[in-house]
This record gives sequence, C-alpha cells and structure tokens, in this order.
Amino acid sequence: MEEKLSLLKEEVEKEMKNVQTTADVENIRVEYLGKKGKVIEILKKLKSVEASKRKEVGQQANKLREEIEVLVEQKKQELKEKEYEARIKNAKKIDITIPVEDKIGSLHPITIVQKELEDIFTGMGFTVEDGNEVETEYNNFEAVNVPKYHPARDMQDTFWLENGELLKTQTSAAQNKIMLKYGAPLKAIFPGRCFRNEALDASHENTFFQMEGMMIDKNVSISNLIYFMKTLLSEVFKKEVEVRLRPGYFPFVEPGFELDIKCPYCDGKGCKVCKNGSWIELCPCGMIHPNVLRMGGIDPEEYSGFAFGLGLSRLAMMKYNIDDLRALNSCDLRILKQMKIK
Ligand code: FA5
Repeated sequence: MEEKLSLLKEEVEKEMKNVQTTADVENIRVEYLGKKGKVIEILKKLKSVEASKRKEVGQQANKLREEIEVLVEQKKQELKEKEYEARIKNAKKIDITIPVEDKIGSLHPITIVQKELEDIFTGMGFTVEDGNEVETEYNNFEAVNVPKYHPARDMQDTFWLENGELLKTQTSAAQNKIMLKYGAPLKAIFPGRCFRNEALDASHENTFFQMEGMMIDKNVSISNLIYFMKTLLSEVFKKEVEVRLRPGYFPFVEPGFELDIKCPYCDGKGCKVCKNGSWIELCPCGMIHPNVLRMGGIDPEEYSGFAFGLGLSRLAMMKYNIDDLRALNSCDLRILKQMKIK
C-alpha cells in the first residue's frame, strides 16, 4: 500500500504537468480526492492494513491528500492568472484619453432646473435633503395637519401599497422628518418625485416633480418668504421678476398663499405662456402651521417659518417652452432633442 501511495503521487504530479485549464485541474482533484477518488479509497481500506503498519500508512495517505490539495490550489491559481493575462492581451484596446467628438446624451430638463435651483438655494445657506418616494400615511398626511377624513385628502388621491404605505403625493411628506432630524433653526430644500391619481391633461401628470423648501427661525415672517421667492425666481428667469401673493388654502400653512409671478416672457402684456393672463400661478406657500411645527418637535411660541412647494415639472415646462407636461415623462428622444439642451 505504501508503494501504491508513492506511485499515486508520481501519477498526480505527471498529470498536473499537462493540464491546460482550471476545469482539467478540477477533474484531477475529483479523480484523487473525490468521494470515490483514488486516495480516498485507500483511506477507506485502512482497516484491512496490518495493525502494526496502519498508523504509518494512514499518515502517509493523509500527507498525500494534503499535498494534492496544495498542488490543485497552486495549479488553479497559476492557470487563472494565465487566463486573465490572455484575456487582457486579446481585449479590444480603447484609448480613454481621446476626446469625444459628439456629446452623447444630456441631462433631462427637470434635472437641469432642479440643479439650478439647488445651486441658488445652497448659495443662500439652505441644505438639500432627500425624501422617500414610498411614504407612510402619517408623513404624507397626518404630520402635515391632514388627519384621516380631512377633505383635503380628496385632492391628493394616490397609489396605495398593500402594506398601507403610499406613493407620496407631495414633497411636504418630508417636512416632519427634516424637522425632527435638525430641529430649529433650519433652512432646507427637498426636491422629489410625487404621484397622484390624476385625470391627465397637458398640465397634470400622475408622476411629476416638486421642490419644497422650509425656513424656520426666530421671527421669520411673510416678508422673508417674499424675499426668498423673488430672489429665487429672478435667478431662474435671469431677470428681476415681480411676484404677488393671493390667499390659498393648505392645511399645513397659516396663512397660506398662491404665489404668482408676472409673466417673464411678455412682462405682463399677455402672451401664450401666461394665456394672456399676465400673471402665472407658480408656487403655493405660507407660514408653517403651529401644529406642524409642534409635531416636528419645534415650539411655535419660539419659532416660526415659511414653506413652499414649487412645481418643478411645470417650471421646466415654462423654462423650455413645452406645451404639454406629458412630453417630459415620455422618454421620446425626438421631443427631448427639440428642447436644444446644451
Ligand atoms: C402642494 O402639493 C403643497 N404640498 C405645496 C405647499 C408646500 C403648499 C408647502 C404650502 C407649503 P399643490 O397640490 O398645489 O400643493 O401642488 C404644488 C405644485 O405641484 C403645483 O403648483 C403644481 O405646479 C405641481 N403639481 C401638482 N399636481 C401636479 C400634477 N398632477 N402634475 C404636475 N404638476 C403638479
């Protein structure tokens, strides 16, 4: 048996010399160390070896097993490296330093407007926060002062998940989490995708983008709100814009407003964009309701704040002169190319 073991060792070494692939190595491993492998069979037969020699033969067989295991590993590694080198040698070579002649693709109009707004707001000391698309009913409604059975829920029907969560209808859904995270004072914007069960038309989509903002501090007033919105919109339209506030109702602000801008395309003379109305309704906003501050862990006796919810999709529509909001979600390159985005 000892002789057989040393013959097996020679046999394995010889076979290993001729292997070409890692699959061949695996076959050798199975041939010797597999369940019915030649070395394993010897170990199984140890009982039949004369008692005085059993220990020695056993040790020799185990040693051979270990040697074969090492050989297999070494050979596999060696072949893997060779295979890798061959792949690199045969791979198509690309010079990544060659400049691209034609620009491939571009950012989506909504992304461009979003980035522009983020730049403006961060320049005014606001942080940019993330919100979820799947939200709890609490964050989307209750935490912004819209309890169950409140009629305002009717205006924001949405898509519900079986676990009771929903696709958020408004970026306001992140207000509570942000207040709890940072406390007061705080200045934050939080852009995001919203969803509503809408009757679709040129200005209503079931999936659209909003950009919400909040500023909370001591003595924040409506004047601060007007100042920030005017500065922001003047930057967006690259000219001084006139704004006006009309009363508007949202359960999470008191007082609440609809902010309009004088049409930046015709300076209020009347055109296609403002539908000859001179003013364009752009951004609901208001002073954050004391209940909302309280639910966010902020004392309304000490702090006040404003919030606004800008329709990002509609702003992109205006900026790029797009007639139908649905074009923005259509993924139709012919439409996106017409926007001549650089
Ligand atoms: C809201 O969603 C409030 N959360 C905004 C707000 C925030 C008010 C903070 C006060 C304080 P509203 O439902 O009006 O409000 O939507 C805000 C903007 O989102 C609209 O002016 C519009 O530009 C855009 N929007 C709403 N629904 C759609 C839709 N179906 N398709 C495209 N844009 C929409």
